[in-house]
Amino acid sequence: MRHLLALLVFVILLAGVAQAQVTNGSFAGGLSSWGTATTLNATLTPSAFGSPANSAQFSANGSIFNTPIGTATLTQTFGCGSSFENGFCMMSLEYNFAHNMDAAARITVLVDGNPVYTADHSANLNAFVPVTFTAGCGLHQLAITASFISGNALSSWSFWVDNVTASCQPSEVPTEAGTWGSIKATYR
Ligand SMILES: [Ca+2]
Repeated sequence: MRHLLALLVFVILLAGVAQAQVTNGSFAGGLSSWGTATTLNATLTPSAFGSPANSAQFSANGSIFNTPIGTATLTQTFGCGSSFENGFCMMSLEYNFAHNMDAAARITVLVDGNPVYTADHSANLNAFVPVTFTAGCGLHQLAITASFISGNALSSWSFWVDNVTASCQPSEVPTEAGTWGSIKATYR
């Protein structure tokens, strides 16, 4: 009985890991469940602005002493389905950008340390931009980094990231209804 219980707990834990997805990808819970790291003048804070609301804001402001330099990085490790599944982990996010006084900055998205998206911005975006990328199903680390390119002591820049999602999509085509009909026919 004890072995059976242990096995049951193990199976439930395994199922829990397999089903885990990106947590708080809407940022309704601020930056909870996300790891954050910043260098120099850069900051990473929860924002009420989003798509439609609440996001992670990556920023740097200039000052009389310095340009808006630095890097802000947001990370989360999550299970996207099971590594035993044949399929693709479909991931997506949305971001926006705004700047003042000629600042330019770069956003980079990395999966397991490999860049899957990068874009440089030096003009305000007027809407959130969707980005999609894929990896195999299983455990992944997602990192979103914003970094300074150029600017002056009076300039500033911000990226807002929202709606981070991941879903394991099986690559095998489901068995057609006709096949099921033929199976039923065989056993009739
Ligand atoms: Ca949101």
